Amino acid sequence: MIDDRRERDESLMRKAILLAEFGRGRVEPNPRVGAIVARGDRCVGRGWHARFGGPHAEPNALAEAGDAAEGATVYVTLEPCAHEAKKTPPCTQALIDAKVARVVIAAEDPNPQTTGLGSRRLQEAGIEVTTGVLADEAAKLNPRFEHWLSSGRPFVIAKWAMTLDGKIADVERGSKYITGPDSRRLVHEIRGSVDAVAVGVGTVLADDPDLTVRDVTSTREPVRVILDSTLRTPVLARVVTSSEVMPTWIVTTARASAEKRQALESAGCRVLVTEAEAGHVDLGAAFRLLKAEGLSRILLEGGGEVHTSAFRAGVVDHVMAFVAPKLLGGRAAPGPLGGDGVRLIADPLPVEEWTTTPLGEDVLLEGFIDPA
Ligand code: AOF
Ligand code: ZN
Repeated sequence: MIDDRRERDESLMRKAILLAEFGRGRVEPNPRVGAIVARGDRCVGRGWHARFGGPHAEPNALAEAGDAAEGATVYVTLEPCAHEAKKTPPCTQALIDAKVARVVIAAEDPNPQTTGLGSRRLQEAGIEVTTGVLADEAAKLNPRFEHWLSSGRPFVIAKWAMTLDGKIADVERGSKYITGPDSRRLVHEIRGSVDAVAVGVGTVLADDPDLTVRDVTSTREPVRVILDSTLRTPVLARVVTSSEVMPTWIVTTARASAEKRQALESAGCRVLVTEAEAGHVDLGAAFRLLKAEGLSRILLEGGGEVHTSAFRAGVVDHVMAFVAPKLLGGRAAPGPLGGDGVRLIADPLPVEEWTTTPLGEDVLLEGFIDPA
């Protein structure tokens, strides 16, 4: 009987782990989490954490189960959260309110705000709790989460769009419409899932982008961040003139003039001063500052010089390259990583958990960079 229960627990937890995988690339730095609501062997609700800032796995699974959740067993790959002051209400409360009878947990939440507390809250409410079922497999779902928690850095996604021959713009630096509508739609979806969209001032000067979120229903509005060591951002740039509608923060160094700062602040931007490194914004320091200001997930959209500095500073966690079936050619046409000819890093930087996704005619290549 005991063995039967253990076998069933492991079999349903294995399914919950598969569900958790669906969050890969869309929830980080949050952990990937899956949950199943079961009555005996029968699964009556499935859920996973699908996007950063969105609902956690448990409320998604409980919603599918509806009234069938009462008296059911819930399998969840990570200890349900119990801490307040987050983007979502605590999952322990949702499980208690749904009157589930038992919760089976794979791994403890390494987040010090909730470690152990999730299980305790459930037990105090009279729910039977079993922990450690397939704990090792579940821990593999989130290889970088614990490190990120103590890093003091935001999770940074470096994104670019390029032609089949690796060009992000033509020889005249024109970069409009390299990729197709499906890729552009996903970019807007990702923008709607981050705390900030960041670019270097070079991109503002070359393309005058507005970096807004379009064509997707999003409840989150990212801050636009410009990395600009000497405040060359024009007061008439679109990111500046629209700063009343959508916040724009400019990260600069002590090299910037007080007059320029004053002009950009009067135009509605927030200017943050950080350390310089070889005359440029020190990206390590800049991102630590942005994390301290509450930004946890940042989409870095280039250009090539900023991307190179970010890789060199070891602050990139996730790479997304959209590749279009087009050829541009031209020796002087830029690629996604600029720099001055010095090798980016001593050895090639490995990309982990590599995946490829067709997006209409384009292909998305993405993966993760292990922290140094
Ligand atoms: C869960 N279920 O599916 C996940 C959990 O900012 P928030 O509100 O999304 O909360 C993030 C924290 O919640 C994260 O640091 C981790 O402790 C926990 N993640 N917990 O019960 C989930 N993704
Ligand atoms: Zn939760």
